[in-house]
Amino acid sequence: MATALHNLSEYDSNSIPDASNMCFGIVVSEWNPEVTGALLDGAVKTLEKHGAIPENIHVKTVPGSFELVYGAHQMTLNGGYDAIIILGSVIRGETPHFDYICQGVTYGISRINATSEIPVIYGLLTTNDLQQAKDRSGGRLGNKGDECAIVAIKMAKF
Ligand code: DLZ
Repeated sequence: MATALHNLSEYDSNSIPDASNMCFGIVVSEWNPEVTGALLDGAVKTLEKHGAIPENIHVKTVPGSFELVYGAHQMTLNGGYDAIIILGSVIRGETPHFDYICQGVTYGISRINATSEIPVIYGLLTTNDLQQAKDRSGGRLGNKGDECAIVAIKMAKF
């Protein structure tokens, strides 16, 4: 979790396995595109920084975060991936919709991880406002996309 003490983009580069032989799927939500575009940018750049070749990074978009579960599930069925990353941004509104979407995605991704052979990495920002999301997608608290890329490489090696 990003806190004032933890920058999402900080890690020990030397401890990350080489990703040059790995294949990654990324499912990204179109909702709050300013945020999810920055998450995607961070994830792709970090995967490539650790050796992943662009042809082995497959990106698919879905309309909103709730659809991330379906997208990730389809990618696990297609096979061929060493790890899958989901990227989304849910921002709290005036109704409980926020809670339902967050719970649905969290439960859905957890379920895929418990039943599929391919690890799915959870890159869902759940914030009270847009500024908090910007802070965590390339702003003052780093980029959750970078963090997800590192986790994906580690889990692919697991
Ligand atoms: C409907 C909705 C709302 C209110 N807010 C968000 C949000 O902040 N972030 C997001 O990714 N998606 C949101 N959505 C869309 C839902 O995720 C979903 O796409 C629709 O409910 C259709 O299934």
